Amino acid sequence: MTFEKRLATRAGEIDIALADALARAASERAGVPPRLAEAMRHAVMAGGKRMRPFLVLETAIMAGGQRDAAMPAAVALELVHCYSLVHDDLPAMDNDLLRRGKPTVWNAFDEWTAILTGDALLTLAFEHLAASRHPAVSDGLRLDLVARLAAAAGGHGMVGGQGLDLEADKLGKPPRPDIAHIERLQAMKTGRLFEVACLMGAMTGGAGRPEALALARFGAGLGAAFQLADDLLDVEGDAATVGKATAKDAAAGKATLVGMMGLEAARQRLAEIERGALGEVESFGPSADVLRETLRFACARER
Ligand code: GRG
Repeated sequence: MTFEKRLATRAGEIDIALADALARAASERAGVPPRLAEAMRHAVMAGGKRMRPFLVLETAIMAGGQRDAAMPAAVALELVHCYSLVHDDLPAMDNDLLRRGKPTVWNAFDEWTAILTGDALLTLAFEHLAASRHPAVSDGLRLDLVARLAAAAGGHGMVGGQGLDLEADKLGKPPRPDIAHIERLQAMKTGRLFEVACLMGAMTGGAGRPEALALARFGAGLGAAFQLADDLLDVEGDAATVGKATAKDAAAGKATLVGMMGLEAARQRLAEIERGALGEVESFGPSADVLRETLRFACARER
């Protein structure tokens, strides 16, 4: 099976689990108010690549676990990712009109609906994971997964990285961010969710601690590559293929690695990050081939 086919097949499985999680939430107790439920579906069921949940499932399977045991963590992670996109697109943050080729939630509905949609998706993520049951996932492991996901998503993870990014963009702090600053904030903003994807997969699959840590480092490298490829797409991609506006970073005077290093050096840096991540999974042999292909896909992506 080609990598693209494998990703598409898993995306189909993940979509079913996501739709089910949204439907269940909508039918709980008095139910989610219809406008909010529609906006949540708009945010989640809009054709994302499902890279992060894909990584959870594939890492779990390579570590010897079962897909269904890892699905609640995969769903929870994608819900966190979708919330972050809804809030990131808001006028107060990135002010984007288009996401995944469709109007962003605030553009299709309004700002307050988009804020509440993000809030509801974030909380649903933790409700879904905490309330899940599978014989291969003990209560202790599930609690650990909840804690790891919260740490990756919060103030010392993705939200913190977004905070540093906006501080640089909107307040000019620090006045001249250096490459190390940008790499650090990107590791938090984008890298932490990829890192926790591989870590949660490894934990669910029963990997030992050294293996789980190596897989988490692979995930962090994949996240760095993914982000740098995203910056390159902003410069080199076209909006119709990417599914959102491009050339935004330069127009906004945003400090990105591509802007600071230039295209050639950024491409070299991407290759260097790719080599580093591959090194983390070298000892896993052919069992890590899907992860290697995921990395290749992230580095060469067009959308
Ligand atoms: C609002 C707390 C908060 C955080 C926002 C993820 C994020 C943090 C901002 C998005 C900014 C951005 C464009 C980052 C580049 C990498 C990235 C996360 C791209 C979008 O993820 P994909 O390509 O999206 O996996 P799909 O649509 O495929 O799910």
